[in-house]
Amino acid sequence: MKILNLGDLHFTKRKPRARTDKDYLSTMVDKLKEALTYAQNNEIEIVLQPGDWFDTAKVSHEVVSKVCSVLEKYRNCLSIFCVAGQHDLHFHNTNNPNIPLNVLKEAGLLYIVPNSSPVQIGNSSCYIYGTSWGQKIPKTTMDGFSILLIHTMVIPNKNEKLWEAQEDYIVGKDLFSYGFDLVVSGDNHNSFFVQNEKGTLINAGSMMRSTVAQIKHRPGFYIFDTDTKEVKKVLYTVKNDTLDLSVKERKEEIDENLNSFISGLKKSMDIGLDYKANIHKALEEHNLSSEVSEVIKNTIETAEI
Ligand SMILES: [Mn+2]
Repeated sequence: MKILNLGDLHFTKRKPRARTDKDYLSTMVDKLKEALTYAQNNEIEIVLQPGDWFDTAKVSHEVVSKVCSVLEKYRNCLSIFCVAGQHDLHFHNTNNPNIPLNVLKEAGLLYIVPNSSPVQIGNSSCYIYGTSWGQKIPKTTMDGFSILLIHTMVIPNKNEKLWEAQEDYIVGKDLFSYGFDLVVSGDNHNSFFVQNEKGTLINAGSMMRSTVAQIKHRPGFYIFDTDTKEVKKVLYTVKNDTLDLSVKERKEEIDENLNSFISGLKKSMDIGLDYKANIHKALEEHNLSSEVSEVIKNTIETAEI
């Protein structure tokens, strides 16, 4: 069986500063069509996507409907399986159903693989296990070919950290110890695959180059053959002038990233990872009226945005 593996998509109407496209959303839609048409033309029926379909859970209905209309064209020939990335969620909360990804699921356009039990691909002996953002890696429970679809930071090896001080990551080959034959990961926007006698890991990376720092990134999708274990990368069509590489902007962007990283380091001194706990702590520190505090507490509990 051949499987087409996508990377992070990040559908949005908001054009990144470094992009020159007249209509960024259309460029994105064309790329998704390109990948799915490739599957259709090459008799590939299974598509895996490891999270971050959308850039935020607050994208407009226009963005969601454009994605729906693309998927609708392929619903009879493709089965698409995914997990949720943190960008698909409100407040990193996997229990809140009020997200655009659920619209695609309920419209029958894709499957979101649950963390609780694997999903069988048709009548085959292939099973997909799902780890959306923040969820635990499940144990393999079925015989046959097992696939882990996961949204978490995976790097190819310790020499390829995204930044020197990066600590929160999993090295690709370490995921093979869980017993999966194929791991398809998202979150790292770089493109790579890792393969040894134990298994194969594919991290297709971002579909778009959204910053000038990604100038060397070659966006593409990967084809994996479960019988031969062959991995093949297919590049998206990329126009040369879609990134504005003016030196000035590049310097600004680097400075901006550096500054936000430094201020993130400062903040991390007294801020933990639990979003709700952080809000509660901030409420205690600021002398707000009880009415305002209640509104904020209710908002984060229901997270209905
Ligand atoms: Mn992402």
